[in-house]
Amino acid sequence: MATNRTFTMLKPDAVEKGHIGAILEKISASGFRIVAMKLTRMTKADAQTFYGIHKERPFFGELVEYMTRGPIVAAILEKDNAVEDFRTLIGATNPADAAEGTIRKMFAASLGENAVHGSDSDENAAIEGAFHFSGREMF
Ligand code: IDP
Ligand code: MG
Repeated sequence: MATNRTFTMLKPDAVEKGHIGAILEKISASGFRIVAMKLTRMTKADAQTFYGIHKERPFFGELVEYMTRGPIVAAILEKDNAVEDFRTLIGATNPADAAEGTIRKMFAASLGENAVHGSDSDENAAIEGAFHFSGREMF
């Protein structure tokens, strides 16, 4: 069932570089409503669980180090067709392949440090949102 919600993280590199405001502006201008949002930091165990699907990949250790090295902005976003439209807005995983005007094209440094996360399915959006937020933090 389509829920019209997706989950995002502004990753440590985006926060370190002071891009929170610019990225949120782009998200709002693209028609997403903020359902939940916070500045938080993942522990190693959090990142290993969140990215568990990638645990056999060669970059897993690097990914966990990166995602835990500083605070992130976690948020749940709402819009018609939220998951797919947000993936379009952020662009390809590797910013070198991302379309002009996408968040990763504008703000990401590399394949590893790519500024922003976006859920890849309605099911994962619900799982990832619930990982970071309780029901009373969603509006
Ligand atoms: P996605 O974030 O576009 O869905 P995934 O393939 O799910 O991309 O990978 C999750 C995250 O892992 C990426 O956003 C990126 O930060 C990191 N990552 C993916 N592939 C590589 C790689 O080959 N080297 C280093 N990091 C990677
Ligand atoms: Mg993914």
